Amino acid sequence: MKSIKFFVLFLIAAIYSFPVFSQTLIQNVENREKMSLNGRWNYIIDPYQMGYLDYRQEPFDESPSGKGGFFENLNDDNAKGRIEYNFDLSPTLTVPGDWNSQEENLELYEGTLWYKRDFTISPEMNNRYFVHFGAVNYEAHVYLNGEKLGVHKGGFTPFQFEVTENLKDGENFLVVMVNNTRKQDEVPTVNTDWWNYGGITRDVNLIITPKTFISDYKVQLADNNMDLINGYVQLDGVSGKSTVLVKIPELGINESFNTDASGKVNFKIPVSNVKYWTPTDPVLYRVDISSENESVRDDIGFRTIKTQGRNILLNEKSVFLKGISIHDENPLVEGRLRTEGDMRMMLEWAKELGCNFVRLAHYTHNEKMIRLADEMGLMVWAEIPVYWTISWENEATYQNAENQLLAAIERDKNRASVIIWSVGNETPVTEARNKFMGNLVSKVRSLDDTRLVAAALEVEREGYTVTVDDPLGAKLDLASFNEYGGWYWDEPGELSKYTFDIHFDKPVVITEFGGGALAGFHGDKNTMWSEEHQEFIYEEQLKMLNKIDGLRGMTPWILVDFKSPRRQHPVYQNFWNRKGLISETGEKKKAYFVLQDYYESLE
Ligand code: GCB
Repeated sequence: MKSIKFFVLFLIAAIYSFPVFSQTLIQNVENREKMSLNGRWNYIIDPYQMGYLDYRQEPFDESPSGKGGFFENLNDDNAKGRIEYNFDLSPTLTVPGDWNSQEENLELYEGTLWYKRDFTISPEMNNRYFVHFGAVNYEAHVYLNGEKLGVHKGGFTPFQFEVTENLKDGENFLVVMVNNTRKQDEVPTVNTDWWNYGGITRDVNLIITPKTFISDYKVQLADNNMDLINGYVQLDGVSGKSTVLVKIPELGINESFNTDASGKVNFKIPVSNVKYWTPTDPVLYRVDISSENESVRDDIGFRTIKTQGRNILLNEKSVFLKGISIHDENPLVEGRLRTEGDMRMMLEWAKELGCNFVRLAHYTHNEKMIRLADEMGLMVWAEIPVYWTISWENEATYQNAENQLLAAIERDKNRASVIIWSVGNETPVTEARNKFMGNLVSKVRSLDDTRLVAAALEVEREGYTVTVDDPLGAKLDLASFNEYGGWYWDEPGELSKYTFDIHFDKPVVITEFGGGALAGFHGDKNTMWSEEHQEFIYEEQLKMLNKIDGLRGMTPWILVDFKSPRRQHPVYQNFWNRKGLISETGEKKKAYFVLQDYYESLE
């Protein structure tokens, strides 16, 4: 009995010990030599996981023969009979793209779905190859030519597997089993106010590198030093010390460094005459990192960010964060944002609103979105899906949250636009939660001293006083919180009576306020769901917030209506959260213009 138990434990350990990353995430996938694996992938809906578990519910990929799973990609031509699936004859989905918005019968699907794609390649002896996924929601089991590469959990961060030894000359097939079932102990947990879009939602690439390659680097200004670049380069696959070159032609920088035997070098480069990155002048410098056999190009902005008392200083100058919250969701073509055009549209709407700042809620958004923010001049609040009632006591849940945070930092550390890492949203104060989130804050601080750390906290109310005294606030750089005066509590007309008692001498950023309105539905200012009512909320909120000493920014909820299973009103919602300033058809509601006027008045 004992040995069976041990065996089961061993099995469970084995499933989760598949490598999540074969090594450091490859920095700057965008500018690498690669073969895109986007496009149409065959898919099989598998609600009973019959392609993964045998009739005794044991995973096929752990059985001694490893036979029976869909990852083998058998069919009537390559196997003899009794094959009850066939990828090639199955329908296709577009990758990148969530499955919910592509097929009517998948709109509400939560479960397992298999993807398969063929590709042809002639691998070269001197190269290495990596399959890289921008994001898959939520759990992905990845197989190449029938062999398991590994498992990844977390729906919004990238991951990769080295496949140099697995590729065949000629035809190859990649199979991914994706499962988006919500679970209490996962991150996010079962309850969220957004659609649980499943599938391969971001780009898939086969990245091609030399045997020794530049896997990672950081080129950023040192902590609050405007005259010094502090960075590193990491080579992978080195056999001893080597030389790397860092060039920033427009700053006259051309420096070479020797790595240690592990391929890493930390460096400092003094700089002068830098045009610092700002939202009004988002200067990006061309940066070339080279090793003996490779060169990688990036475009990097240089800026500092810090707080001083109740001020936020960007490049040592006080800045007010004129922001808006955004979900990774396309109103016009339903579903997750798929292309750069989708992303640009969202950020252009924010610019037009007068924003210099966006809160990319409530999880890591696409790398392209962050690069666009760099290019278009929008500061970014980046967040991880530590949302509402996570399993605070569970060590594995913590590890998962931390992994997602690390992957986000690893991916976006060179982006000037990202000025704030948020470790979560509206989490209930308990000792376990304070510890969980406090550890995340310490983790960020140990890895990145060039950005602020925050979280969207909650408020308490008594009479007409709104109090902010969440103990986590002591560890954060901002007094940042959500409040829904005029919507979830009290009438908009009453908001002028409220004052704020904020227990932190820090810059105040209101991370959410707002109210729902159905675009095109009109009434007087007290008619629920009318554009006038939402407009009224915004007017009264802005008057109320303006009185806060130390108000240094806001990201009202939210730029565009978004889908949520929690929003059931059959007339006004139909599964749409209506707090957008813009409707799902791109129509601007009246409140949009209230906020626009306010931001203009701050100029
Ligand atoms: C919140 C949450 C956000 C919701 C929003 C709402 O406080 O942070 O995710 O969508 O309220 O609409 O209720």
